[in-house]
Amino acid sequence: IIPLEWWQHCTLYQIYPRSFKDSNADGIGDLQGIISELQHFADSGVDAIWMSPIFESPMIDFGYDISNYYEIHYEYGDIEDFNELLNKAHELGIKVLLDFVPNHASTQSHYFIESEANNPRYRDYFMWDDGLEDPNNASNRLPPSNWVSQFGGSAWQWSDARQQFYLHQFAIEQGDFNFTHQPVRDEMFNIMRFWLDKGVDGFRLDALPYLFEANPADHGGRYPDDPLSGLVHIQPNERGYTIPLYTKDLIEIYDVVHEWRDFIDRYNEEHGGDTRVIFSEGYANISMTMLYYGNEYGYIGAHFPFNFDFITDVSAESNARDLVYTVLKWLTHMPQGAAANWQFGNHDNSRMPSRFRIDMVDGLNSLNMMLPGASVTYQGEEIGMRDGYVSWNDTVDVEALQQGNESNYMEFSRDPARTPFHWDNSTNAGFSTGNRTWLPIAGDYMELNLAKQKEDDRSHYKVYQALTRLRKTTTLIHGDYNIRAFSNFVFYLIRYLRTFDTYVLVFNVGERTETVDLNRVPYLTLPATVYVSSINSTRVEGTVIDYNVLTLAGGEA
Ligand code: TEU
Ligand code: CA
Repeated sequence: IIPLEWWQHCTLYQIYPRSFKDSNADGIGDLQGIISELQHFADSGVDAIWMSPIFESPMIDFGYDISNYYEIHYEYGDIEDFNELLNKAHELGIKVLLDFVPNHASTQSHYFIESEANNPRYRDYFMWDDGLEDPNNASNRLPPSNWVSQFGGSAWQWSDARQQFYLHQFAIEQGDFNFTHQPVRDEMFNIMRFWLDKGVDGFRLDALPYLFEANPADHGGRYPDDPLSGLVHIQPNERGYTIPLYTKDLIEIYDVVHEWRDFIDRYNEEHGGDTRVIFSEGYANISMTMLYYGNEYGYIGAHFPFNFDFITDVSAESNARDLVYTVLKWLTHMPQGAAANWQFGNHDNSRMPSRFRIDMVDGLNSLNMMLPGASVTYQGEEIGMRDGYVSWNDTVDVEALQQGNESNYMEFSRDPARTPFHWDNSTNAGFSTGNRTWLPIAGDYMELNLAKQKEDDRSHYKVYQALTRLRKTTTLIHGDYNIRAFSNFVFYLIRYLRTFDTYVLVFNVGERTETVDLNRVPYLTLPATVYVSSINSTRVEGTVIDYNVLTLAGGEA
């Protein structure tokens, strides 16, 4: 058995700090709140946490607009709180990763303020351009190109102060850094080193596909219009997905990722201890995604790119074969020897039980945790939290506010996936003792909360705990896998390793009762007994399985 490093098989948990736990009754989650609940991770069998951004920010994009990369945001706490969090997590054996946002900074960061003021030291930190002449108005300038921001509208914003446009691939208040400018790249190393020296175990790297844009030098001296996804082609409120040609997935990105990997490898060598890691974030096609790992020719990238296939490719409408395909898509494209990873939700997308069916929670958590590689849990998935209802009046997500109105904002809003965690059935679900929370509490918290699930004989949380325990077995860490659909409704995933115990997941993703014959499962050693079953199952731990005729209710795993 070849030894593996922690990150190759860890259970990683995403905290959305604003919604995890509030310690000072202002209705906003904070670092002391996280500290007070660190035991939750130990109890749950989580090995590592990554926190969405906790740095100083005007909170236009709730921390993804950073105004100071070296400071903790005041609503979350201060550097002492951070050090305490890190130490206490480490005492419990839990690794801590930060969210690193290299593509853009807040327009209130000193980088941007100084750049806008034409301070020579920062002048080229962002993507500035004079724009085009306006044929109808000599005193007006038009945006340099038709590029659209991810949050709607032109990706170019006019600055009166500098009399130029700057690029923002996200909100107007998030200026895109100029990654062709060496001092910007150097500053990114400074920031990473600062937090590594504090003792963090690595970073999630935000929005990497947007690091580079087409260079005017290659396009006759101006930024080229995008033929497919430019402003002229986007109808108001239309949300058809086109992949921008000049603003996303540019090949130069991978040089930067390689530099970061090189940097963190050297840091690891110099400082010893457990490996510090970088996990890259980006929605791209499978080939561009795999390049974030690196390739077989000596180019090394991130430890792994986050796998979003279970978020983008499948839903409640998918059948068993689609789910199997989605697993194999990643495993078969992955470079030799790389570590896989799985996740079913995050703060940008509808929650897993809402995108799939609520009777699929335990089966999907089982799939997430029984596959080879790292497993990622988004805050709330361990108890099966669903999207919360957020009215237009309560809506705070910049994506919804910028593109939506009272009748269509739900198409854009990421707020429903960000409502506070349900600790118990007390006021504000135990999240906060304040009068008002930054986002409303989801309506189902009285029935669906952690405290209740700890008490109940059977619950999503207890299944989750059984699964994190299972992940610590030699078979789950090192074993081989086989996955296949019995039919459109039922599939199996088996993990096996020589004489070690064999584990099989059998999951009926359909809504009706189905029967399968386990004799068709290779490597299965019989007789088989139940280790854990979904809460909609009548089978309890230890039940001997009738492998000739195994009958599964809809959603049973
Ligand atoms: O998201 C990156 C990203 O690719 C977005 O387009 C994402 O798909 C979109 O928000 C979905 O509606 C990251 C963060 O996860 C997100 O919260 C930030 O808003 C974004 O970067 C900008 O920093
Ligand atoms: Ca607070």
